[in-house]
Amino acid sequence: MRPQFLLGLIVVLLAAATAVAVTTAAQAATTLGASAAEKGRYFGTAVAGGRLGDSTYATLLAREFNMCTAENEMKWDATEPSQNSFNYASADAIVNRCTQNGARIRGHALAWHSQQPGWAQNMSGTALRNAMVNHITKVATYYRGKIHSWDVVNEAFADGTSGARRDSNLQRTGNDWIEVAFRTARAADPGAKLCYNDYNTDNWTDAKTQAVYRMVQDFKNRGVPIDCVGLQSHFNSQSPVPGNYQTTLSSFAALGVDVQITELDIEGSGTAQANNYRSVVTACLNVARCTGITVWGIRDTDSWRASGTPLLFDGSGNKKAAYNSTLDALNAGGTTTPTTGPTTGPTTGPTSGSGTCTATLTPGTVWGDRYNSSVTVSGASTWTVVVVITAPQKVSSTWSGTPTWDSSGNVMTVQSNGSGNSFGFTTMFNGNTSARPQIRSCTGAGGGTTSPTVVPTTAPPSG
Ligand code: G2I
Repeated sequence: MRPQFLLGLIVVLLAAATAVAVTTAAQAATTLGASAAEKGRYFGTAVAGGRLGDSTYATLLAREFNMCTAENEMKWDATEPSQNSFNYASADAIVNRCTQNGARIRGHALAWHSQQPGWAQNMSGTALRNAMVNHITKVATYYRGKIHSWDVVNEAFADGTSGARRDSNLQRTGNDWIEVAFRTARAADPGAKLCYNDYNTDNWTDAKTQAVYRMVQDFKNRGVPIDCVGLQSHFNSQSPVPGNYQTTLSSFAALGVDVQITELDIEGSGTAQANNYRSVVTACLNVARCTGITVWGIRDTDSWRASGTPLLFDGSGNKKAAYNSTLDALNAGGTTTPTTGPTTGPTTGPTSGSGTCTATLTPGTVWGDRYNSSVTVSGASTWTVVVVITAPQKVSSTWSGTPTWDSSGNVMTVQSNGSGNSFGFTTMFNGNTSARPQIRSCTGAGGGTTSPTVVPTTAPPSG
């Protein structure tokens, strides 16, 4: 080859290599939510309703996060200020804003010893137990179909080495209060994932971590409905990120529950803080069932412990080193995707049952603009399944079933048509790559239940 041709070839190859490098760099996600979504996960924040009118805050919220937790507005004292009289205005403002932003909602928290309204603080025994059940039923029913995951019970274990339950008025109603809370929440919102949430449960060898682990194991063994464990993960120099953090995540996941990092903040600054965030994010990405991370506020000044500057943005809304390391870790991370996430092959997703039938949603093929899902029904031969789609996502086609739609176009009802016990559908992302369909209910007849078999006269043809 003549030297000038060789030189030309080298120039062409170098240009091609540069183009590839530039293309790769340009493809890296530039926001926390988008990057997490690429890994089949979410990245969320606690949202303070009082800050929604702050334009810097609102801009960061809309740009970076695809999951929201109401920092205080869904707690018992906020939603039921006097007994059986409910006020959802502050919580709804957050739900509506986040939904408009294309983000989903973690519900926080249904049953907790803290932030109870005064009337509940003064109750005990059966009256308190009944009040708790009523609270969970009413709130979870009100938000049915809108909540990705509920913190059903928050902080029920004692700190220290005892491994015991925390003493509280709820605990004194009987040791079964936690499982009653979970069963009540499942009945009210079968489509939401139900989580136990706590702090100081990050170090695998701590007595508190082990005690929570045993409770979750017991619940799984006995069929108490629990889907996830939330590790709050509030870290500082007294409570540093433990070296065995990933072991904690994977150990809980091995029980058959999702793991979520629910209230992450890490006091500190500069490189040390950035490295701590990186290690937490990397640990989550390394565990298939670690399905999402939520930081407990946006700017340092929004934090419940602002003096520790524990968050990803400074008080002016600038990205900190911790933001960059978090985004880098998300972009670099994980060949491992969550079993319930969008980029996996067929795995068992959320299940819903009304007692007469059970509908199981299975994720299918995912393309750049859309994804498939299928639903299998058991326990009844004649059934009606209701599936909720998160706007702006839209179902573009269905098979083995002809749905009817509510006026919003987001709630799909499919009835059995005698041709099988499953149906499927394709959903367009329309810009929201993280939301997934939720099964709201499965109502059956003729599957060995005492209900009369009613074959719908409007049964759609098989298609
Ligand atoms: O303490 C940090 C978190 C620990 N895990 C459960 C979370 O629910 C908890 O969140 C914090 C909120 O970040 C604070 O904002 O929970 C605190 C109460 O337990 C919240 O503090 C309350 C103050 O106590 C109230 O005086 C204040 O009116 O915040 C309220 C609204 O700013």
